[in-house]
Amino acid sequence: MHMDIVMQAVEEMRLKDPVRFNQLVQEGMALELGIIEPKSGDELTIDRIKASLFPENKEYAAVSQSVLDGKRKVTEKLVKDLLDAGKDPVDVVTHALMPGIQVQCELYDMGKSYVPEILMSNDAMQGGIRLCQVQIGDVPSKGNVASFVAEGDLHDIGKNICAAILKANGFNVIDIGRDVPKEKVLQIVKENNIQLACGSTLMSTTKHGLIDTALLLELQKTGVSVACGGAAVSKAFVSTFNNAMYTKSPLETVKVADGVCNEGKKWEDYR
Ligand code: B12
Repeated sequence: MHMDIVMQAVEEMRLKDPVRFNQLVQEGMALELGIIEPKSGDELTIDRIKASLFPENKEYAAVSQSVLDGKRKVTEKLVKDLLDAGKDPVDVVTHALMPGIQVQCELYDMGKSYVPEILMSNDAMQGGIRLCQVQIGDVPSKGNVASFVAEGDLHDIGKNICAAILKANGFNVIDIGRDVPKEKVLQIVKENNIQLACGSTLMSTTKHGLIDTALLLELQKTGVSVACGGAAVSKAFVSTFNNAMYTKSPLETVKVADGVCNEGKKWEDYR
């Protein structure tokens, strides 16, 4: 890169974030003077991923870090402090707890962390989510929603976040779990007066489970459609079959659930 472009970027950074700028200058000097050891490639990767996903707010970032470290007790303590200080529980789930697991998952994907770390981070995040849900308490139900992960797929971290955010927004959520056959979804829908099913999958090999479920619910005239999400799902994919709508994020699912349960909207309205 040309030196003048580098200098311009440095100047922009100094103006935008003087604290971080000073910190980097000091770190650079300390490195040159041999006061600190240079970071390994792994440490640099973690820093880069954290910089792109962690929140700027320091208190929120501390929660994300404790989730990343898999420390449930620390996470619970920090979340409790935030809630006691009046922070919105949904905001805490979305912007403090979630970035921690997202960083861990990125590291796992790159072969820089392993299954035990994922499970510990998930456990720490669940501890924090539980406290947020307690804080929200019993609110009049905005509607009955079921959530599930498609048959053959065991990835449930995103689905759990989505279910927690729906609950936090006042929906009664029946979480059917992961690796769920379409017949099971149909049964739960019929038995529980469900108005919307939220299905997800992270693997291309299990995407058809969402199609099968949406079509079975339509064939059986349940009047219930499927909000489809998860990393393997796209708007283009969902537009290839009936009785389903694509929702990109848990917060978008909340909007769709509101539309379906309280405004009489149908899947066609979201296509
Ligand atoms: C963690 C993880 C695992 C964990 C899962 C633990 C668990 N309890 O979930 C373990 C180690 C068990 C695992 C196993 C496997 N995994 Co895996 N795994 C991942 C990883 C690293 C992260 C997924 C994750 O949880 N992300 C964090 C959450 C928060 O993100 P998310 O799920 O995308 O959810 C967000 C959105 O998608 C959305 N969302 C999610 N759900 C829903 C639902 C609705 C309704 C809505 C609206 C939105 C929504 O909102 C969430 C928040 O923003 C991904 C790679 C990656 N970086 O994504 C691979 C990945 C998903 N795994 C993969 C594979 C192949 C496997 C295995 C087959 C590996 C193997 N050979 O053993 C097995 C599968 C076993 C099975 N039958 O399911 C592949 C899938 C490839 C593909 N496209 O088909 C991936 C992409 C890795 C890769 N690059 O190849 N995995």
